[in-house]
Amino acid sequence: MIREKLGENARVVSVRQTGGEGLKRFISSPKLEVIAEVPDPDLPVPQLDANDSTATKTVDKQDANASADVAPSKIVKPAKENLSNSSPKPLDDEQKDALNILTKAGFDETLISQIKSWPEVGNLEGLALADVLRKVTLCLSDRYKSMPTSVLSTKVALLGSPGAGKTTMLCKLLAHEVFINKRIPMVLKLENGVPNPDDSLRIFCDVIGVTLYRESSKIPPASLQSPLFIDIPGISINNASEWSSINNSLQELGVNSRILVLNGAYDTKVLAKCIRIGSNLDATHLAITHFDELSNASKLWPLILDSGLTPYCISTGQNVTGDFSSNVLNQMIAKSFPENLYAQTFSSYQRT
Ligand SMILES: Nc1nc2c(ncn2[C@@H]2O[C@H](COP(=O)(O)OP(=O)(O)OP(=O)(O)O)[C@@H](O)[C@H]2O)c(=O)[nH]1
Ligand SMILES: [Mg+2]
Repeated sequence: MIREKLGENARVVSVRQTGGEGLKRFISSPKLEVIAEVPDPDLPVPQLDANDSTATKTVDKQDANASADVAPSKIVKPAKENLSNSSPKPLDDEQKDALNILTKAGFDETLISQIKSWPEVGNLEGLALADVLRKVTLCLSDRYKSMPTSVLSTKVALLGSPGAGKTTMLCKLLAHEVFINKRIPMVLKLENGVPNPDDSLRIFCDVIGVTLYRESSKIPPASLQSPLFIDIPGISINNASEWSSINNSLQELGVNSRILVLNGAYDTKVLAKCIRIGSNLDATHLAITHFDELSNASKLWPLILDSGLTPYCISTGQNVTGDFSSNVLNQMIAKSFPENLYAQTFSSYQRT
């Protein structure tokens, strides 16, 4: 379609779904943003350096932003290697250690030292970057898949530090329950003496037809078709007595599933402390918010793998009817390795 509109030399640079994402896709038709470029035939083909962001200025680009109600399957997404205009630099001596390259590319150092100690990884010394990337990805996936998992019960509480994104995550889960699972969830807002303003939650519940309770005595019995979700106020990770009071309330309510909500953008030491507190509160699952704020998610691997909690979902933005994924593994892999490294390794394969 782009070639029909822009001529034979046009090249698709990227395709992105801009509308109808997440649950919105049920109420609006999908829209695709297609960015294409048409090289100026009068200019010589430039020899570009993949790492030189100014290099693109030598090409007279014509960007075409076409939003169309087109079925996504009709648009062929460009392969990653085509996104780059040039071959990557060959590896120099200093870069021979592939793990070094990963560190320099922002891969978490704690994770790298852990990976080195995993027996299944074997000896990585002297391996090409592509082989190391493949091995590391496989090992991370295997370790992730071997973690014990548990399914959510009919009573689910969302725990976490103040502002972690608990209420936003709850709204996303509610929308998922209503629109995807076709269930009728209920919500209980706990306060336990700590103020828990509920304007946005109340309005959201009204909009999607979910009943919000403020007193536990009034809640009908929870069932698979009508699960109960509990919104908890933000309690500082240093306030042990408040947490124990919340724990008592959850025990009285018989809440077996407790999702620990972590703001993925926090420092790893703070996150590790949250996980320790979460474990003391019998947390069973893990949800990571603010994933969209991270440029590299590799620091989260050691926390996820060592937490003993079932990774449940990832929140990738503020949009309560979307921006949510239950495929934690895919999200983590996609945000762990810088895209240019993949492009570099792919090209090195092509050269050999
Ligand atoms: N960028 C981004 N912002 C988020 C995400 N999740 C939540 N937020 C924002 O983070 C802020 C706090 O979110 P809340 O859901 O109110 O957090 P909370 O844990 O319920 O807060 P307290 O109840 O005060 O403890 C809000 O401004 C949200 O819009 C996310 O995944 N990405
Ligand atoms: Mg809240």
